[in-house]
Amino acid sequence: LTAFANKLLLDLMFLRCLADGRGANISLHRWVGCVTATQRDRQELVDRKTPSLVLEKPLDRESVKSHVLLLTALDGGKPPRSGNMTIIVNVSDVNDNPPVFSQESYTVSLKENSPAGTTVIQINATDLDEGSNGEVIYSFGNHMEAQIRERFSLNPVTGVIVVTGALDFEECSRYEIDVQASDKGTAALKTDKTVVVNLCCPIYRILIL
Ligand SMILES: [Ca+2]
Ligand SMILES: [Ca+2]
Ligand SMILES: [Ca+2]
Repeated sequence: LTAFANKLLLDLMFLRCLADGRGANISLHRWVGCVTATQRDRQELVDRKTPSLVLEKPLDRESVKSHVLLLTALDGGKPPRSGNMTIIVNVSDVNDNPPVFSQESYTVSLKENSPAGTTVIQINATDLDEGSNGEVIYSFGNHMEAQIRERFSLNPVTGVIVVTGALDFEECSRYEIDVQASDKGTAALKTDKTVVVNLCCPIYRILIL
């Protein structure tokens, strides 16, 4: 950009940045340093004879991954001569979204005495970020009771919860399983959820009662 500017002997007060067809005015105000900069900044740019592109609003990769700008340089001649160049700004990801579960709540009914290996439910969470920032793994909550950990297991990759221990209706008819979805970002973001499991009493015992 600097070499380009020097070659055309830019008059920086006439320097304009225009966005592509995505919406020229929005990008104009967002991006253009020399048009929207303060008077002091503008003078500094003139003195340096170097155009600068200044970010004036935060970027959100999840909204727009890439910004394409068309830079037009005009000289002060009569008539003015101009040159164009395209600037592509690719927005890299930061981990700013936690995993979001697909359901507000998970409640499932299960027969008591269901054998080990029985699938209880598959939980699912998604994360808008990119790469490891958006990869989700599942685990039990840190403070979950030991008796629940003995009776259920959770696949960290698939989110499938299966029975691993004896489920006796008379002993306990309702379990609240605390689960957590975490991304793999450097500063991992986590979301907690509770899966409620209601055990069903066999019909013949309900009739006896
Ligand atoms: Ca974002
Ligand atoms: Ca994330
Ligand atoms: Ca992000």
